[in-house]
Amino acid sequence: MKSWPAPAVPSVPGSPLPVRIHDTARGDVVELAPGPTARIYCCGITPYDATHMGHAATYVTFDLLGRALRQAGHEVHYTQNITDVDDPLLERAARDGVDWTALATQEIQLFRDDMTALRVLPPDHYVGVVESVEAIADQVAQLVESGAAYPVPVPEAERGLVRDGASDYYLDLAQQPTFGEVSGWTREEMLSVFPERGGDPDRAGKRDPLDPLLWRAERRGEPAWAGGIPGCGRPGWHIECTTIALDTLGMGFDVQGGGTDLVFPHHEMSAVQAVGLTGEREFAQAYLHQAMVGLDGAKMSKSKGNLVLVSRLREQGVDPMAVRLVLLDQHYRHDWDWTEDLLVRAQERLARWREAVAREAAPDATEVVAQVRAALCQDLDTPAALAAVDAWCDAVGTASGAGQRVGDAVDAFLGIRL
Ligand code: 5CA
Ligand code: ZN
Repeated sequence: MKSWPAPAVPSVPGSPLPVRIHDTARGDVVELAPGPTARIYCCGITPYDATHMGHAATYVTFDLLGRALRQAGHEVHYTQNITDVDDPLLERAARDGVDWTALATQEIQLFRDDMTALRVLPPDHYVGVVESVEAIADQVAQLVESGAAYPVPVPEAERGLVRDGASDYYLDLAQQPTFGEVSGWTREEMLSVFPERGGDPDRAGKRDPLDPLLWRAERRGEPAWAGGIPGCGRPGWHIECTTIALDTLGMGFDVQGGGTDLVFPHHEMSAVQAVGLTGEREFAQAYLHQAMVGLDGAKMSKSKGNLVLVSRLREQGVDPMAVRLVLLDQHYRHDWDWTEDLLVRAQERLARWREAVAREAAPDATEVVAQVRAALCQDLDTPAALAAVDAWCDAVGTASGAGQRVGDAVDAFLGIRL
């Protein structure tokens, strides 16, 4: 799929720094050790509604990771998927009486426009599920053939909707010793969120309530594709990210991520499926998770509808750089709620920064540029980076000639164009 135009990233003098981030799997801040090319994957949208601040926070966090890796001298290969066929999308299209592919196409374009406005670095591989169905079906077939996956007959109540003898396919977690290594969660913790995060613990015929769905047999009225061994149907959710990541980045890539709502089951299952397919131990070397953005105390989500939309703010004439500054004002590891006050504070800050970089008399940039770089590389500490620029602005007027350099550093490291 087409992604979106890349913003220019100015080059900034100074010594590269290694990048440290919090790895969910190890539960600690770790130094990344990519080769010359860093390979990163962020779970993309399910395109049934517009981009909200939670999505924006997640993709800005991955954008910052990309910027940090670039300043460290790496080339970055970045993959993002699009869940362009799944239950929530089909349900929304049915509710609104629209074609599901038209809904997806429209929301994907809106997302591209929002990401462009926020100056988010685009993925190198922007890959939809629909265009990957064949590759996904091949991997499901491999798991079936090796005995790692098993069929579960379609329930009695749905038999009228399927061809005779149709089965769904599940991964047999009992054969996967690495299961649990990404989240580190107990079985009780896993079971407590599984149903509300797309799981089906009560499905009759499963060997373990937590076994994830790999392939859903065609139901009449639902989209389906020839699947070879698993038969006509469509992919389960987690296997799409396993396949797209393995095909574009390969096993053992550097960072997998998304919002914290994906730690379990999505990232746990994506990883264990990849281990089952390749026999190698590590799907990703580290897992980066953006904490949840909320509104009035509840997680912002398309299903709840408590949304602050990037596109709506754009329509209202809000500068996207101010929206981006609201996101940078919060560290990615802490949950926070969107408020109007935060936006006002960001607008004031943006105006102040713009005025400061345009001044003829500005203090030397070397120290503040180094501080912004260091903050970015120290677990994407954007509040510290913003504080450093604020302090530099306080000193504007006492010395001369550095506005342009600070402007370039703010652009390259934080994606804010002044
Ligand atoms: N398509 C799947 C991932 S394969 C999905 O979760 N789609 S989504 O549209 O629901 O979310 C897109 C991304 O935004 C995911 O990485 C998700 O973890 C993140 N996200 C969703 N809601 C929030 C929120 N309130 N705060 C922070 N991140 C969020
Ligand atoms: Zn995913």
